[in-house]
Amino acid sequence: TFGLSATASADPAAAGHPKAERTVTDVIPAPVDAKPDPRANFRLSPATVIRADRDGRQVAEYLAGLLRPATGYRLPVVTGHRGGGPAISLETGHASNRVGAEGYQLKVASSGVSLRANTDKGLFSGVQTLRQLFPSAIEATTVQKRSWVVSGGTVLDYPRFGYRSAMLDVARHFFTPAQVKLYIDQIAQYKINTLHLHLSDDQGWRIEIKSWPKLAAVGGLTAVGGGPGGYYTQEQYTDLVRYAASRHITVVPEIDMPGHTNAAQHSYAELNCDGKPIPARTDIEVGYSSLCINKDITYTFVDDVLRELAAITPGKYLNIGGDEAHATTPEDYQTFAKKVQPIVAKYGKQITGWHDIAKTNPPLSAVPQFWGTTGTDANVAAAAARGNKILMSPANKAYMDMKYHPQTPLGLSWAGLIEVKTGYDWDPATYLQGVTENNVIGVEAPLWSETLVTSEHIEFMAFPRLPGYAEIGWSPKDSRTWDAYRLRLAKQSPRWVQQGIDFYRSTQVDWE
Ligand code: TNX
Repeated sequence: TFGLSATASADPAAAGHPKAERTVTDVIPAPVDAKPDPRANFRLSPATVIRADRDGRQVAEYLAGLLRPATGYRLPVVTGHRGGGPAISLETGHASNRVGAEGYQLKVASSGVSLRANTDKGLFSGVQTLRQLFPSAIEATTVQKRSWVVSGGTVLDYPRFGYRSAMLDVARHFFTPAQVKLYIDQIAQYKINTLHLHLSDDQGWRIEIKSWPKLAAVGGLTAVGGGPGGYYTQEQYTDLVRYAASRHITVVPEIDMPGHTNAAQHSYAELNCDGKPIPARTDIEVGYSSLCINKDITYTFVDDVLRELAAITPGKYLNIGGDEAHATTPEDYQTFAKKVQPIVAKYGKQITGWHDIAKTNPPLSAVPQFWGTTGTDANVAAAAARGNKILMSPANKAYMDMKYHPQTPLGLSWAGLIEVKTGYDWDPATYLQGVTENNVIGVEAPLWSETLVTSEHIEFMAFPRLPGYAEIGWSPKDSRTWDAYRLRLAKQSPRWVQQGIDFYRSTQVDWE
């Protein structure tokens, strides 16, 4: 299906214009407004330059980095308006107010491409759209001898929600910095802007804490099923945060507590109420561990961990977990919350956590993350009524660790089976009683890793579902239908093949 783009189109309206593989309406997430114009297709040439103003320079370099491997063109990034010739121009500060901080305006004409935004973040979003207007072969890592026609037209675009997140559980199985960076690149192309890293759980502790060195040195040694484990040094974490930022993605680190803490309590016996050592756990039970709520050292531990984590986390949120604390009494859960919430504030951060925190009357700046499977939750609705924004990740819709069908070789099924359509066909502002558009901060697609060991496993569960969550978070509600989405989704698969993404070929989609 590639390689036809050099020939004239069969469409008489576009006669004499180079044919493009895609149109501006084929993009995921669906843009707010896209008008195709096949007469305006732009052909990238060895003479094309990428023009950028000062604020757009980094994004321009990123774009050049995307386009150079497959084209083999020089695509120099130039500043200012020097010289004529065909160009892709990136301009900040001259876009419509409508597009806000993350949106953009894109115009592809036969004479050149113009991308405008109010911020470099907006330019980055626009670049992800522009990228999908190229033939899929643009994703190849080696030079392809062919022509490169970008589909013509105009796009005006901005997100529905400002918080569009993916979670990776690096605790059940450890993923190396290189694996996390690969995932960052994969999610960035769908305009996901947040990466939630689940850094601790019963089976492993994954971040170096200098004041409690055994957390990583001991707690980092284990993983589900007896695997080798691992952890990030603070330097490696900082590098990951920086890499994510270069893809306009904010990292939200999670330390899960007061439950899901066996790895910490195995590393330091003094964290246990009786002070006695406990064995490591590598099974996948949940709900058996709890920090010792009535011991002072528990709060020294929490303070030290959150202080060190806050210091290396530029984003405004720290995720303090809070889920499935079945081994903590309800009274203790409240006591713990009251002691820990001010610690997060003391280090200049805001709280996110699983929606279980909604029952602790958290500060209004806290963001409970809904992970239930039914449309009613009185505590979450009450938090929304008080003014807390809710992050939506209903487990029977958004959990990418759920199997697609009973025979899916990876994943779990406690929240149900999630085929591609099920994952796409829901809306975050109508799923939960008492939580409507204005109560929703955004959408997250969590990927728990009890059954996932390799990057291929991550890819198989995240693709093709992840682009759907990205679209739910970005695109206007009224512009989304499954019937139209499945056709656009089908056109993504050649890109994934080029990128080496090992995706699940759902029979619900007629893949290209
Ligand atoms: C429940 S959902 C959990 C995790 C598991 C996950 C598996 C939630 C907040 N907690 O501990 O990994 O199910 O799907």
